[in-house]
Amino acid sequence: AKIGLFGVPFSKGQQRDGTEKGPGALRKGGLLKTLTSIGHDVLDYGDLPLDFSDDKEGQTGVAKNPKTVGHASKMIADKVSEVVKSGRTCLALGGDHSMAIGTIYGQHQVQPDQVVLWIDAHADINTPLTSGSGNMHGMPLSFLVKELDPYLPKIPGFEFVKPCLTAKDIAYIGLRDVDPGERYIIEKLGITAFSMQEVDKYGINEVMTRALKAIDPEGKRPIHLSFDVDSLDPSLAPSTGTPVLGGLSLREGLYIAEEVADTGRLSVIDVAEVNPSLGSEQDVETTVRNTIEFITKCFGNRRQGAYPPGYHIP
Ligand code: DIR
Ligand code: MN
Ligand code: MN
Ligand code: MN
Repeated sequence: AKIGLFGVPFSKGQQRDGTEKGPGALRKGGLLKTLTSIGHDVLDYGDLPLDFSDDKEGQTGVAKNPKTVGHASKMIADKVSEVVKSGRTCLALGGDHSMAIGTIYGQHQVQPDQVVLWIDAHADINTPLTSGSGNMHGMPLSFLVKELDPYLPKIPGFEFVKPCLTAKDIAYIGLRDVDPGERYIIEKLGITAFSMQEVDKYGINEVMTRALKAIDPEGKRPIHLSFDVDSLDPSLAPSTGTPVLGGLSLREGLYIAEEVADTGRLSVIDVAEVNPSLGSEQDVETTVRNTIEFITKCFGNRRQGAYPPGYHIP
């Protein structure tokens, strides 16, 4: 495939330093070489020159660093629009998950019929008013969902964002740490959500089939895959800011990636919450290795084996 990749060295959507080093760690782990070696045409747009200082003023009390996050979101959105417009599958390397405001909004400028598959331990749909933490990585979807617009206070930095998704355009997989306000929103709006309980009950095959069917019964729409590495079990992705026990196995994660790849409609991927400043060297290595595994599966590197275009028996 033709891939357009860029880094989102950003951490101001949450409190811990380190996610700004996520893109560097994935690059150092050999992501580009791996993608190229399996036959992809990879164009690297480099890392966005993001400001990640704290807001000097304009802390609203309900959302932390809104201007810094808003400014980053605008740059991220413009880059995603550019990459998608060029006809490449967009791979955005985060960075904390507040990046998804920009990636989804940016895709929407080019592909307004997008659907979103959100793979995460968390629902990331707190409004600034339901959030207990004020961390914007727990809020990205609330800025994008039309049904929540009446409940969203004016947050400086986000004047440019207009909600572009409806509740039925979204499906979650992997949830296991959902705040009360988020649970209420999911039920009230009828968002398709498969927590780890449903993964255990139905199995990952059934969950994937139902999730894809729910957001796009006809199988025609471009897919935005928002992958938070904390969806994986912490034993597989320990270097992340908010790990939650009891997550997806590597096989469940890879199955999700393979099935999304098989649709042929994957258009934008977020890779969020890799934090190389957390855990031991070994932890970082494990996190990076499994994240790269997931990404390669998104690009057709099936476990059954694969070969580059034009390959023949020597
Ligand atoms: C929590 C944690 N729901 C919050 N969210 C996280 O702060 O809103 N998202 N960790 O990835
Ligand atoms: Mn997240
Ligand atoms: Mn739309
Ligand atoms: Mn998460």
